[in-house]
Amino acid sequence: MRKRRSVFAVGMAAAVAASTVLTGCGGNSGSGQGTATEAASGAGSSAEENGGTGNDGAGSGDAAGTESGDAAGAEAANAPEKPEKITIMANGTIPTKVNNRDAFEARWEELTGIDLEIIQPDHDAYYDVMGQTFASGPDNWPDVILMGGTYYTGYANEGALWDMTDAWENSELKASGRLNDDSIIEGVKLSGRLYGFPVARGNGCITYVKKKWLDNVGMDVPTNYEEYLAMLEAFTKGDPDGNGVDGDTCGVSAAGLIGVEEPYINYLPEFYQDAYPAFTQDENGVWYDGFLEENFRGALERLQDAYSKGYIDKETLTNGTSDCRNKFYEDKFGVFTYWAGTWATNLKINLEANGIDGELVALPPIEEVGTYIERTTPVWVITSSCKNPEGVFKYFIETMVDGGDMQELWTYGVEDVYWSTKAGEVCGNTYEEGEFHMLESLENPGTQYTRNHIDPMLAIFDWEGDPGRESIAAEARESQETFNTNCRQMLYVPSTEEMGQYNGDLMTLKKTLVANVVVQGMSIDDAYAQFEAEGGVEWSNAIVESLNAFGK
Ligand SMILES: [Ca+2]
Repeated sequence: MRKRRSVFAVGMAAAVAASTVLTGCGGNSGSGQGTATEAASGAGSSAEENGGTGNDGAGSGDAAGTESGDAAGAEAANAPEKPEKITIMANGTIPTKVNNRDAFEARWEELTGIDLEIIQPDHDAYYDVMGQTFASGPDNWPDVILMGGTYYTGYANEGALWDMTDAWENSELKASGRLNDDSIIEGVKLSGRLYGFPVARGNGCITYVKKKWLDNVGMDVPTNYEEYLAMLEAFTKGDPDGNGVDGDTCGVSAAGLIGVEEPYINYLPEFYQDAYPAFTQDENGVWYDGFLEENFRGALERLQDAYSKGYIDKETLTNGTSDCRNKFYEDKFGVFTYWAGTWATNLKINLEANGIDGELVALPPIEEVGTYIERTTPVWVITSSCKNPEGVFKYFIETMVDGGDMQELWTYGVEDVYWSTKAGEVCGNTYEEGEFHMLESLENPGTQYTRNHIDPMLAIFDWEGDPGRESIAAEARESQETFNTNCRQMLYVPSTEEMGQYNGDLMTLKKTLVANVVVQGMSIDDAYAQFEAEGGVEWSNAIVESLNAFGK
């Protein structure tokens, strides 16, 4: 790779950053990880616990039809050789041993006629094991690995990943026209080349507003910052919860003024707007630190002002996400920017469980925000030591989203093991004959599986025959669709040596100064003076320089 992709290549203004230091091993793995991680606490078993396995369907006789059938026909002359065996490394976003991974593997092999070997390190050790595997030499590399963004750019840059651009461009999958959002594939490209394949979106946070609160203060949904602030004022000074007491609620809360990980600003987008506290690129692909930009002062001013007026929860600095959720359920505040999709339903259910109106408006981004930020999605890579990468691409990656039996396996797992349409009762819920539902989790008895590796709402390949389509709640689908049509892709930020060396301290310093300005009322000039005095500018410049030199 010579240089970074231009954000305009995908038609989006981009802003994003990541770092090796701040990216926990859990944070970057698995499809739809954002929601999956969070969802674990809400909906019981998450994708991380019950994901599925890979697939590949071409080849074997009944083989889910579509892919294999075509392959055998028209393009037989060019068709890659079918592998006898494929070895993959994946994390807990495919089914784990305890969740009957054997059933998943058996079904995959049945559909493909290929022997599948799954290497599945413990969740917390995933990237350590991956690193050791790469270090042990190409002979030991699996054919396929699932990895998150920071690792993806690093290994691609080292030449460890097979360039699958041509395989994708000439694939039956692409020709099928079922890809529903080209920006996700484009977003994964590095210098225009594809070294990893996403099967689902990364998802992100959308702003939810309590409908009842809007009604109680006689307001419509805000469409710009002025209206947003007016809403926060009414929610803070008025009686939006209708308990007869003015001023015993507040407008908005969040887990931190700056989030713990990329994209950092996703819990308070209306205040940050176009400002970003970390590394991102300009339209020419040149890296810079958004914290040092003039527009970041604007974000600090907005945050300081709203905080001093009490619109922002005074405990925002120390809140965890569960603190925020609980306060939201207890009707203490009315605006909550949180994960799109499944979480719309979780929030509603939890509000209603507390006897509170659960109707939420999933807000299109206000004018000044423009787009929400979508996290980078994990990708399936093929290692450069793979003997038959074309075959692996065709039979493992392409089939995963074949719009047929294999996509079903990757989305919901094995029928009557992970899901069913048979009449019966599961975890206290009664289902009629023919009604799609997930079965009880082996790992977490008393809760139902939510899905396998691919979240159907985040899948980037359409699937006509999705048996679970009707089981998705309207509010979940609506919030996801609003997000999907109003988001921009986060950039992959390379893990340079300088990034690893300085960014931890740098981010800590930035967070301290933001807190000083917003919570303590420190002047913005003083904050920047302190930033420079404590080495922030120096660290920042060193990282920017390394990013702009990366891969050149
Ligand atoms: Ca009140």
